[in-house]
Parts: sequence; structure tokens; C-alpha cells
Amino acid sequence: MSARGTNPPGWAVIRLAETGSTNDDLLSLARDGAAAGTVLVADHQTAGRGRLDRRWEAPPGANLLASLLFRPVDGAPYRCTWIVALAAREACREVAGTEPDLKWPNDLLVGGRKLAGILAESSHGAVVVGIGVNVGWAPDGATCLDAESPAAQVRPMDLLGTMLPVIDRLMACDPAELARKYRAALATIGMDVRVERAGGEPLVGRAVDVRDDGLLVVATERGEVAVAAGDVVHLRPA
Ligand code: BT5
Repeated sequence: MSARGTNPPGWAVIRLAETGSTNDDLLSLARDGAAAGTVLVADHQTAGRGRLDRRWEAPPGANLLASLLFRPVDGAPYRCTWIVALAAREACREVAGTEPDLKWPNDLLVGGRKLAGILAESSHGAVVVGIGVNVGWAPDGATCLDAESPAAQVRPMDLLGTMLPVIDRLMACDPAELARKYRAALATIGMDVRVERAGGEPLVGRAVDVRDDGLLVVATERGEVAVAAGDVVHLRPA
């Protein structure tokens, strides 16, 4: 169904003109037993979601809004996020000639501005990874591929079509190799950061590593702290 032709075997891409949220729809399909490799793409979302009930905005037809269904045997949702983030990064490079940095845990940035966000949610042994990539539109303070690479004239479905074979390749990597690739693409490591945590004090320090279990390790004045979730602000390179 991608504009480039057939998708790789194992992927079933369903394209919707409009829905509330592709993550909500795919979570409900997953509960009804939908297979790994099911992908929902929408030209428009009326209730697109970010993390912590934030909104994900995009005008109709402008951006890639997609959710992908994984059924990982090890149940580690963060690895699905890593795979989708790395695949989106590679697809942006291939299709637009723009290579975003990754920001822990779920953003793709160009020049420090948000190009894409990822929302991974688990239910009934399934992991639904939703990704919004700004192709033709971005809100103030963020960026889009048309602004970064105006000549490329990227179509959202081309981006998705380029991502799927890369996802297949990354799913075949062993966990240590995948972690190496993720760390290598992550701009967060080595940065001074502030981590805003729900219901807690912000943590300030230097991001020194991402552990194999997905936690971000921050060196603070009081020693190293491993963070499972939070919003990271890159303050400056160390
Ligand atoms: C994210 O949340 O970055 C996850 C976004 C996931 C969106 C996809 S689209 C397909 C699938 N279906 C869904 O319903 N969701 C997924 P977070 O880190 O919480 O960032 C959300 C914040 O980013 C918002 O509060 C805004 O400030 C900002 N924002 C909203 N729309 C944006 C956009 N298009 N580009 C950049 N920033 C945006």
C-alpha cells in the first residue's frame, strides 16, 4: 500500500482518511487478536495523543501518523520504540537527506527541534508503537522535513514504505547490537540534561548511558540515577 509499491511480507498496512487516534484504534485491534505487522496510518487524527495525555497535532494530509503492532517475545516495549525510532531516522535520511538525532526516550530532533515523536503502549502482550513525523507541517518551535529538505518533496507514505524493511532488519538484530545502534544514534548521551519526572523533582546532571533495560543513566551531584520515564531537556553538550 505504500506509494513505492508493495510492502515487505509480514506487514499489513491499513490506511484511514480520518480517525481519532491510530494508537487507540490499533490497541483495540490488538485486543481482538490482530497480528504483529498490522499498521494503521491516518491522513488525519482528530484526537492524536502524545505521552501523558498531551495532544499530537497535524493538519489533514500533512504528516506521517502511523501505529505499528509488535508482539515481542521478550515483552520489552522499549526495544520496539528503539526500532521504530532508528527506522524513522534512516528513512528520513534516505527519503529526505535529513538525518535526525534521537532524544531519549522518544523524540527525533533536527538541530534541537522536534521532527517526530513516538508513543509506545502495551496491552495483552502486544506493543503498539505510534509515530508522528512532521513532513509538511510543524508547530512553532518544531520542524518538518519540508523545512529541512525542501527539494525532497517527501510523501508521508514513502517514509513509511522506507521504514518497514529497516524495521525488519532491526528486529533481526540481537539485543546487544540493537542497543549499540540506539546508543550511537542518541544525542542525549554526553549532554547535560534536565529530566522532568511526573510527580517528582526535576533531575539535573549529565546523561552518561542508556542501560540494556532502556533506563537512562544520569550522573548527578549525588551520584548516578537510572531514569525509567520522563521528559528530557538537552541543556548543552558536556
Ligand atoms: C510524543 O509525545 O512525542 C508522542 C507523539 C506520538 C504521535 C503519534 S501519531 C500516530 C499515533 N497515534 C496517536 O494518537 N499518537 C501517535 P510527547 O513527547 O508527549 O510530545 C507531545 C508534545 O509535543 C505536545 O504537548 C506538544 O507540545 C508537542 N507537539 C504536538 N504536536 C506536535 C508536532 N506535530 N510536532 C512537534 N511537537 C508537537
